Amino acid sequence: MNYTKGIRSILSCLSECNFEPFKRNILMKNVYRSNHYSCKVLVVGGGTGGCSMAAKFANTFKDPKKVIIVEPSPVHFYQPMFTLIGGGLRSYEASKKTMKDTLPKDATWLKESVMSFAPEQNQITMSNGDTVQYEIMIVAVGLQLHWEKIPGLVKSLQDGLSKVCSIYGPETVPHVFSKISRVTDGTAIFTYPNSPVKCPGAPQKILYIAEEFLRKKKKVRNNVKVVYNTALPVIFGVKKYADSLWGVCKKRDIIVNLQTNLIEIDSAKQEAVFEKLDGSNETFVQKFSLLHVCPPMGPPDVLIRHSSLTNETGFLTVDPKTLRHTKYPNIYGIGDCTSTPNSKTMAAIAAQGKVLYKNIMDDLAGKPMIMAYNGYSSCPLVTGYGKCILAEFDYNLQPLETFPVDQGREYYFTYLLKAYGFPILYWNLMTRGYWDGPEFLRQYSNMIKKKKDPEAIKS
Ligand code: FAD
Ligand code: UQ1
Repeated sequence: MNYTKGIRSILSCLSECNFEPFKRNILMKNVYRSNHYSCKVLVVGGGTGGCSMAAKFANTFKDPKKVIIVEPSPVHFYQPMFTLIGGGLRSYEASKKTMKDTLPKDATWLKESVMSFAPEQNQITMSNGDTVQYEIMIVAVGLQLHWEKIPGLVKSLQDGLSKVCSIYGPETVPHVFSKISRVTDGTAIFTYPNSPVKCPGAPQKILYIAEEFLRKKKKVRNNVKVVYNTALPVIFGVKKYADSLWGVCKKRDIIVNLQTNLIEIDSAKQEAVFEKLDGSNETFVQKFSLLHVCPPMGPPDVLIRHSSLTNETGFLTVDPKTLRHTKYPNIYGIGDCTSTPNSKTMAAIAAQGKVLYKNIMDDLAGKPMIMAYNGYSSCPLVTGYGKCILAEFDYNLQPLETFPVDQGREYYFTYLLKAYGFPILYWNLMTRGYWDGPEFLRQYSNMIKKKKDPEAIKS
């Protein structure tokens, strides 16, 4: 008994100095093994939100013992690139880097999953049984893709010869462009599910790129019907951009069916079953020669299991302005997994990161939190080769545009930003903790807008 106690206290001391190799070599053979770490800031998830927040705190503390990141994946993806990979415009390789090279050097990376939270004890337990004690915890576990919720989807995505594809998964995106390229006739259907979605514009971006490919490059558009079936009652949540997108669909003969939700796929028969969400309870079958699926999504299981941390739908409950947990003051959230009612994008995370960092630093210094997130999100809606409508808006779904032009229109410069500018910005600034979104640019463009039209900017 005393022997085990002794080992435990040595382990506890070692965990303070983070001397992992020594611990493993000397103590692994003992009867009891459960490492315990402790830190000032624990970041759960090393994706966009987790990595950028860990980098901000690592840059501040410059002490790897103070910031711990728990993240199981060996690879870090720049997910916005998936749309362009699906459209044959960028290579798969350009979307990824090793997690080791992406996460900040002045932080400790534990390559595990968090299995359980003990918020009353300020502690989490990982998949290997080890625990981490924290002063502050930032939860950034993103969204889980629920491929299994559509019967027939998993099987048809695994079949390289099927006509079903998706840009949403790192393992499914490499097959999208070859499947689009094989279309010669029939009906190409693109879907949007009945669930929250990361980058709600992406299912449409791939639709527009594919349509242009079939029209301009493959020259088979006259034989192909192009259909967008969305579970939503609108084409886009912000009226200004919705109006522009209706114009694009009309001009390019794209059929849009609202409140139409994919519920089943028969890959062998090339048939998809849809339900109408307009109260009619109607279902119908549509034949396809291509089916691009945006899968249903939801918060990861680890959050669903901990209802004290979440709302009834499993999202981490944080204050929409401060991003602080509504029940536990030393827990914060960022990104796709939180209850904030913004559009779930990387652009939103950039804006949230600035607020979250300042609020946590103020709190650690015993000062009141003064910064508030306004719900900023942005979606570069690529509408074809070299064309993009750059939607930017806030919690109230009001446009909050950066550039002194009408962003409801298609531009080449916004396409260049999406295809080349943002990836550079992501890998070099955002993952290193130095990109807080384009807010600082807005004051300059507002000055130009004011000069052009003094009535245009009221605030
Ligand atoms: P993620 O980056 O998904 O990271 C979550 C991390 O948590 C993962 O690494 C995961 O391994 C880890 N994790 C999960 N469970 C656990 C656990 N139990 N323990 C520890 N770690 C865990 N945004 C834009 O702004 N512009 C765009 O043009 C754009 N286009 C997109 C196109 C596509 C096809 C997709 C898929 C996304 C796009 N996005 C875009 C959205 C953007 O990529 C996401 O909003 C953003 O990456 C979410 O960041 P996150 O940190 O919340 O989650
Ligand atoms: C953005 O900041 C960002 O984060 C890197 C994105 O992710 C890829 C975006 O797609 C967009 C649109 C923004 C917003 C930036 C500007 C300059 C409008």
